[in-house]
Amino acid sequence: MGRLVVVSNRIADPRKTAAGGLAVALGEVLNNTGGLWFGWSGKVVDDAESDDVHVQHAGPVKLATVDLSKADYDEFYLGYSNGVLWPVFHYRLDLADFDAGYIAGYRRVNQLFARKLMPLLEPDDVIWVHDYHLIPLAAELRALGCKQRIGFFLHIPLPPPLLLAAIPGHDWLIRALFAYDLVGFQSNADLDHFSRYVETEAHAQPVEDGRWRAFGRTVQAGAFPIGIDVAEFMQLTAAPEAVEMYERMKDEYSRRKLLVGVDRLDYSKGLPQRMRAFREFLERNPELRSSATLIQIASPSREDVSAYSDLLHELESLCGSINGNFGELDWMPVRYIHRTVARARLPGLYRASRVALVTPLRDGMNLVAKEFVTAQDPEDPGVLVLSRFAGAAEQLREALLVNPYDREGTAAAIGLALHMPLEERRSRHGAMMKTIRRFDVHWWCESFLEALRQAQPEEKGTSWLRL
Ligand code: ADQ
Repeated sequence: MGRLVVVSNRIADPRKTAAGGLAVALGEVLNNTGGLWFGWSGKVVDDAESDDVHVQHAGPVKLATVDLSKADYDEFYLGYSNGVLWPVFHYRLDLADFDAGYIAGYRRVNQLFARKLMPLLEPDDVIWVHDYHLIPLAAELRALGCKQRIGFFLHIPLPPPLLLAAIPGHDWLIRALFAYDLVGFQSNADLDHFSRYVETEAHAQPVEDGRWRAFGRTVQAGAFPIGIDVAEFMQLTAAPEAVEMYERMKDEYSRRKLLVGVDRLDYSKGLPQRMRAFREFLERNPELRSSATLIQIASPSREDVSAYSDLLHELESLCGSINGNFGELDWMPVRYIHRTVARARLPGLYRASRVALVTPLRDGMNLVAKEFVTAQDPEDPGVLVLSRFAGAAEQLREALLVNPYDREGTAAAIGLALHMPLEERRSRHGAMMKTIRRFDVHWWCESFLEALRQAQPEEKGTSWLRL
């Protein structure tokens, strides 16, 4: 294979633990091919300064970044990416802000990325573009004459056609996907939404082997559920920081069962619904009060998007009222932590917990679910309570699957999880581990890149795009 070029909104130094399994996995392929990782530096600068490409080297991997201007940040990042695409793709039309100005900023930054990336490309590069910030990037690259193979992976869900159709300019957005050679989704449900959208809205024809023809172009589409780096996460679980965390937790909560939730503070993660279900559980099971504690870590995320501050207040008030109503002098039912916890300590917390509550209202995949299962002691594993609306639910059928909108049902599942006999916990854990190992992040990387290599490229001119 030629050199791999990864493009994503944010980049990470793959040599650092904090970067996470995805960066490690991509870093591995990038290392093997002496690749390039291109993205936003995370810096917002004055217009005049924003034009340079910053290049760093992480071993054989080249990391290239550009800065954004304040207008780009407001319109591309806050406005279109996180104010339109993130809510709508997570089925939250009510939270979308369809300000007409945002789409121009979105397109402008995609053009900037294309313009800055083009001179760095080599003829037999294979380009892999990630996520919703960069949907039109291939179209912009093609407009500049880029002929290389380009694949796209969407990390978040793709909603059903009628929800997508609520986005002004949705036809442009989906048409832009046809500039790729391969488009990958997290789940079969997302792939099904894509197929139904292109059939109904773009009158596309299915061609053999998951290929779709529309706008006079053909694109290959498939589901590639992302996994974790199991070996890396197991090493992290056995490392001193995680072991120390595990021992501290076991000691502190020796008389109680721990439930854990670990999320970014985001409305897609169903945090208020989870708290209400936990409250319902406490109400219904007075005899179990004071024997279970929920630790909820909700790390700060996108605090400059307004929907997030409402969520923060709602969550704080719910946790406060649960503790106020049910707490005792020596026990508080909820420990809510609104801070980032170091990645190296998380496996210790997972392993010390009897139950994980992973109950998003919608999630592309949700890697916390897979990390929790991986961190367990197979002889005495904890139980995963998982939303049926997380991409992970297509794979982890042995979790206790719940509808996070159903408060009573979720409360009942919490009770079941806390009382599940050892044998059943072991058998569910064993089955989930098998899937998690088989479809790990290396499988994900290799199968996507293999499909991209196999995709039949065609001359992708640009006049059809009408961008
Ligand atoms: P996220 O929405 O960020 O990712 P998720 O998959 O749960 O969600 O987490 C990604 C990584 O962040 C995991 O390694 C996890 O451990 C870490 N993480 C999450 N919350 C944390 C916290 N509070 N403190 C420390 N670390 C935390 C998006 C999509 C998901 C998809 C991923 C990968 O929204 O659906 O699974 O990309 O494709």
